[in-house]
Amino acid sequence: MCGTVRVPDATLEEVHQRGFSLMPGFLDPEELKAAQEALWLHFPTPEDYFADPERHSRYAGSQFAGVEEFPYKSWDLNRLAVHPDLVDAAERYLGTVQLHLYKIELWAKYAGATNYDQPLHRDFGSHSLVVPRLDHHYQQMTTFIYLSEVTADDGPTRIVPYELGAHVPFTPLYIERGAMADAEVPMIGPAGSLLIYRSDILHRGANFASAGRSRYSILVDFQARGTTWGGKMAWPKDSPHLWATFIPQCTVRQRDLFGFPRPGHDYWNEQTLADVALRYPGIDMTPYRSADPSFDAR
Ligand SMILES: O=C(O)CCC(=O)C(=O)O
Repeated sequence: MCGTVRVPDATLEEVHQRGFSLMPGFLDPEELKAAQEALWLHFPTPEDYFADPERHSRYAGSQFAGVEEFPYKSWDLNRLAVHPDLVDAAERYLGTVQLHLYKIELWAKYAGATNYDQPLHRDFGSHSLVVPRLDHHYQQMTTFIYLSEVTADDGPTRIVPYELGAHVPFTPLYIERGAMADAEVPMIGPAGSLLIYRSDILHRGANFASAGRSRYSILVDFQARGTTWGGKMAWPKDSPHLWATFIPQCTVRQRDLFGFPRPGHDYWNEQTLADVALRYPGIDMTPYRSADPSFDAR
């Protein structure tokens, strides 16, 4: 069960003002431990990896070779993406309960596999077809949940506080390496931390500073539903068998975050109710039998 601390208003205010905030202790110790154990269903442990990096040469392919797309093989990972306190923070930050969970990635990095250094950039470049608004309307809330400690040696994300980067034009999307090194703040924090930042904030991935280190995180990004120009993935794309396990485990509200048809939606009829029940063994279809279009998805 979730016993975490609700993301404080002050954290969200810092995201509004400074563009980012790092909150240690977002996950409770049990949630964190269960998620860490589930990582090894997808990735080699550090001991396995460093015993024979060549056997794990897939991680040398690119910085992003260690990114696994949603859903995962365990509820202990999947539940983090639909964590009630994260959803609550996104609702308060974006000022709406009409949310669209538009990106989830589980990312493993191993020192020496590749160079994880990146130029400074803003995530809107790959999360939106247009550009951020200067009045900060239509924001996207992007997050990292740390599943391992991120020390100065672990390539902490470098972020340029909003006020120091606001003068930098939105185009070009990438800034010359080193140009704002003095302004960069490293996002150092313990496992279980939540890093929230905006998609109009200059930041970059960085390389490990010492050998034998590894870093694991889950990235979960939200925008207001109906932001048709924003997004990153089409949920039905991958792994129907993992969706078949995940969907029945979710609440109606959690399914709603992915755009699943709401109770009362015109999509539902006797045929779709029956066939969706067959596709997702164990799902409780009762709420979708409700004809009330004002059903509260939460
Ligand atoms: O991994 C990180 O620390 C940051 C990655 C990043 O900014 C990106 O891939 O856009």
